[in-house]
Amino acid sequence: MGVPGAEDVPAGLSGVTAIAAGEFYSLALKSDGTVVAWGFSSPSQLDVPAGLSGVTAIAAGEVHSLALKSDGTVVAWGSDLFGESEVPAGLSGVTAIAARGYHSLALKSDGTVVAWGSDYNGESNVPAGLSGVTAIAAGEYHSLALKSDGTVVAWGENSFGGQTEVPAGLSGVTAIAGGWFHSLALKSDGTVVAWGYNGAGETNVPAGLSGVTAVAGGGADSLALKSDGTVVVWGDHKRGEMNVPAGLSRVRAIAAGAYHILALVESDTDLGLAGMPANITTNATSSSGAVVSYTPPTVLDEEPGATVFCDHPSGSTFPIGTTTATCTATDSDDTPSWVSQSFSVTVVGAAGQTTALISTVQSFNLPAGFANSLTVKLRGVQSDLATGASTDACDQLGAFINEGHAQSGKQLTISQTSKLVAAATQIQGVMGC
Ligand SMILES: [Ca+2]
Ligand SMILES: [Ca+2]
Repeated sequence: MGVPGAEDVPAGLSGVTAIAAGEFYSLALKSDGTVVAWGFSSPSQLDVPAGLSGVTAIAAGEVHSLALKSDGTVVAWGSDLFGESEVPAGLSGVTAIAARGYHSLALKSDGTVVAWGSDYNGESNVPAGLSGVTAIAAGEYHSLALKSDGTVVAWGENSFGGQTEVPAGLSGVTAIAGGWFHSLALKSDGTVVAWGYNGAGETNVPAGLSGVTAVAGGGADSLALKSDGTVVVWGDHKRGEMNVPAGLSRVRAIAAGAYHILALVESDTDLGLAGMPANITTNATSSSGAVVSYTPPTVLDEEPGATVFCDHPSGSTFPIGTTTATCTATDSDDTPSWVSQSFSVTVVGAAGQTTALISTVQSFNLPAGFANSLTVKLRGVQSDLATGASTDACDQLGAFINEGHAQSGKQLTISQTSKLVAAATQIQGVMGC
């Protein structure tokens, strides 16, 4: 959008924990402590020093880059027209860094600020005695410091815009940012205050803006990140590159260059399945198994559009034995883009159903001789099935059914008869008798 490459995030870039926008290029800090750079190179701000690691924060100026290491030291590379890449010898104990234009800032653990690089506008001329600083920010030609009492101190270029004229009484500030010629402060109540040059409306904070958790200054633009993960931009929209992409959400950090905006978007990882069926056991009704119906799971996602598919749909025929059915929820904007869960469907064949029928007979507490007569036939079915003598098994089932009918209303109730006959008939069906 406008500038060659600054917004062209490298394909596959992930694991990013922080972002920084130079005027025409971008930096990303990865969770492994390494730095990735892309965009327009002039002259060498993209040339991340070989082996640079252990980085905990990054900053980008006009065309120079800074990295804060976990040992509290700072590494700089890129342009050095005004000494902006010449980290002061022995600088250590640094807890935060900032850069813009051609100057660099470092906040030390003792609450003091060190600046280097261009001082043409006084932007590197840290006010004498400045202490108690908890955050720093750099504008193009000015600098900002947030103090532990929630007030803001600014220095550097002021004749063009009044960007260092901190509004009287401003307090309760929790974060600061600088643009080309304007300044931004986030207050503890989630509102934003802006001051300085307003040629493009960059200090016209939208009425009612609240719930803000971070601010950033572009060239002639201002950005606010809201607690709901959305981004609000105001100021120069003439070029269109500052328009927030439709649907942008889950944003966790923002950064702005001259003509591009970066948003660090948290991976969408909540795709899931709800209501997975429990394992199912059922009797075969034919030699091909059984038609099994179940309530399919539903998809879990924070938005509509995800789909769910089960590889053995409800209402399909499951073969005798145990089948694993797998259901998969899919949505391309989630990471991973699909998740699966499985359940088992066990279809009991002729042998298993015969065993169950023996138990049924025994549960009826029939006269011993009659019960034995029925049971012997079913045991015969079992041994015939075991040896593959299916014709004999069919005959034994036929005899079982005949005996059941003969004793209906006698040694068996009508209800018992119909139960035994139905079960035996189903076994015959499974065997193809
Ligand atoms: Ca999701
Ligand atoms: Ca989704």
